[in-house]
Amino acid sequence: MTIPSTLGEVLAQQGVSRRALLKYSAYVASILALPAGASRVIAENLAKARRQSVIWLSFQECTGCTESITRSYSPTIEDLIFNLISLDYHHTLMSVSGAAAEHAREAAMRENKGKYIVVVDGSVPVKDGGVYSTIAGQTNLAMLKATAKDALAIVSVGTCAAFGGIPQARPNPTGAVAVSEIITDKPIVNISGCPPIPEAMTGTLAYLLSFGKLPELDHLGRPKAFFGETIHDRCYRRPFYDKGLFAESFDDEGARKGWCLYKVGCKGPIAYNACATLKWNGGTSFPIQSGHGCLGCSEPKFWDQGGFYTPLAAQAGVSGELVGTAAVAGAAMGGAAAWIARRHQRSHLAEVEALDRSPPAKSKG
Ligand code: FSX
Repeated sequence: MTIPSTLGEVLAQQGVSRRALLKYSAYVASILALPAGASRVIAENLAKARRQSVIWLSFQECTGCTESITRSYSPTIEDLIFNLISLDYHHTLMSVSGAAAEHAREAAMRENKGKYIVVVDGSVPVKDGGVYSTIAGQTNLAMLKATAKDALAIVSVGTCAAFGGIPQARPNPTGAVAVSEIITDKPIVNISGCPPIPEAMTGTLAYLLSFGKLPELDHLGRPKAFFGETIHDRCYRRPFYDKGLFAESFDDEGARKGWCLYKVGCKGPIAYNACATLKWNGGTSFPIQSGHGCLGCSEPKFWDQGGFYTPLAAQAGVSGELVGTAAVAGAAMGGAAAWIARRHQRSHLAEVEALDRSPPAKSKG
């Protein structure tokens, strides 16, 4: 058997058809809201690409980010992602451990110098020389610096890696910091959320593989495709907010009628993420749909800011009027861009549906 050198060959050898790759590419183009034609470019680029080496480092975290990515429900996305990348190091998912695991990381770094991607979940403790979290006798701080040195790019997944997250919450006993506070000379993309939406992680990785660069980022280094709008912008309860209809407690008439959760502490107006559109568990639901306000977990310092059940208007430094104005301004500014993005998404999803309806190509063999 010949050793495949491109992803196209890897996928063919594993029985993944071109049709499946096209469908996958249309799906990726759709969640990233890329313009028409992008799905073909993604499919062509992926077919030509080499299998990407990925080194995944887990520091101070709860493993929620890994749990999330392994529960990706999108059509065949999990299989494809694990076919497209060579996950050379990941504590939780790799079969080897101890010295063998560290040798695998070092070998991947040596063999793919300047080309491998480092994914980090978890924050980095820096207090007292970083002694509060070590792997194989190395502090997280030392391992991050050594591994990032020859990386192509860094993907910080989860709010812990992106912004410090829960380990950084007051009083921050370990001196936890975000990856970007340590590594300053490499391209870094932050995919925040505690945990992040699986498709935001896999979609960003697919973009990196397809185009060899990071997608367009917001001022906090997050892909605009997933973090360009607030939860409030796209919340299905938004019409109640606009009419001034609010639940005042979790068991009142307003809660039963599904009214806006702003007054029971929902942070949707200041939380940028795609939960209201992509949702969770294969598009089944998201917290607000289950009757609980958004905690704003994709934002820096979400744990320390004012209390999960304290209305934004009652929090220090945030006035209700301001939230209202910001929401209206945000909706107006984001409206046109969001309309174009949704049109792109519809066209890619139509492409996926057409592929589903068309009969599969006959095998030549
Ligand atoms: Fe943090 Fe992720 Fe929250 Fe947990 O790896 S973003 S605590 S879901 O696990 O890092």
